[in-house]
Amino acid sequence: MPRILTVAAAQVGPVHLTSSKEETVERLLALFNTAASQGAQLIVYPELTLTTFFPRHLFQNGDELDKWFEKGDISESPLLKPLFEAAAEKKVDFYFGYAELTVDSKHYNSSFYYSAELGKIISRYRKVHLPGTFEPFAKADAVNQLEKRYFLPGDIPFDAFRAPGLIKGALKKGQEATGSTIGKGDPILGQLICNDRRWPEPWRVYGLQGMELMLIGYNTTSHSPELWGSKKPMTLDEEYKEVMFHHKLVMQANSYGNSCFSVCAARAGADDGKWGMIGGSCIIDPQGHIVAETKTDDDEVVVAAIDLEDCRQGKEKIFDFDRHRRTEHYGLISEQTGVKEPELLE
Ligand code: CDV
Repeated sequence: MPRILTVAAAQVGPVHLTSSKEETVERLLALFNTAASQGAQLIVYPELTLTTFFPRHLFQNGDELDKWFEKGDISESPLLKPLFEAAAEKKVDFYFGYAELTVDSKHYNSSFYYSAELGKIISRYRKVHLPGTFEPFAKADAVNQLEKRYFLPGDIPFDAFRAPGLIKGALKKGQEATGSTIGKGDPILGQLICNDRRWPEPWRVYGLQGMELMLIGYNTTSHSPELWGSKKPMTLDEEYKEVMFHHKLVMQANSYGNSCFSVCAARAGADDGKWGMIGGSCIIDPQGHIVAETKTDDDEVVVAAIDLEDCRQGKEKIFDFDRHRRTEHYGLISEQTGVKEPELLE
């Protein structure tokens, strides 16, 4: 039975240090309307959607830092009210990344999933893999990534969740006839944020919950030799291509290895005319193929109708976890963090 839904990635182009959050929300609404007019039922926005990528700058703790964050429960934010209203009115779900400041003053790089069917946020996530450094790089003109300074690592498990109202005829609890219910219910979704996408572990944890559609927002700098550590000198163009290559590599490989679709949305382009970030927002199928992809580094939407039934091929054959995984050999994955090499030879 086909299980078709239409998904969109809403890529957001440059957002400057002086851009107001309100003007950015106007742009997000324009992207929302474009996606909704093309039939999107689910829209993915980027990581830290409301501001410039502030972790590249050094700020003092306190008000100077906190102005980049949304305080308290985001579902009550007056700033996002127009987006929640548009989603409720047009019956469109969305994933959204933002900087979260909790009521007890904790800072996280967070995302949420809003279900239009239920009229509320049904899943929250906080970025687990925080890249970069705590202290700025020594080189004065280096592009910094101070996420370890500004955010706590996420404390919410990689919990897959089902979103109602997206698939016609989805099997519900209590309706089970004879036979398996697997691959027949409401879509099973997962959320990650930016650097998380490079790590196979969270994909697998979601994969083990039958995740069919991964949602990811990102801000990926196209130029930061200090961060990427390449030994080979590169032109800006070569560096951009290399960063884009790795972005697509991990998205395609992890979608394939977990037999799921994925949608990822970039905060792209040159913030303040100089801090370049890649575009490459895309929709990927469970065989690892890109089915839709942005062409610019500006505000742009890509939309595709996907059939979650296509996840069954991988989940039942090559990546049938139940038949082929060998957990007795995977202990180190969760027991050990860093690398311990075998002893040197005599
Ligand atoms: N915002 C990010 O997490 N960015 C990282 C760094 C390494 C550029 C990324 O993985 O894309």
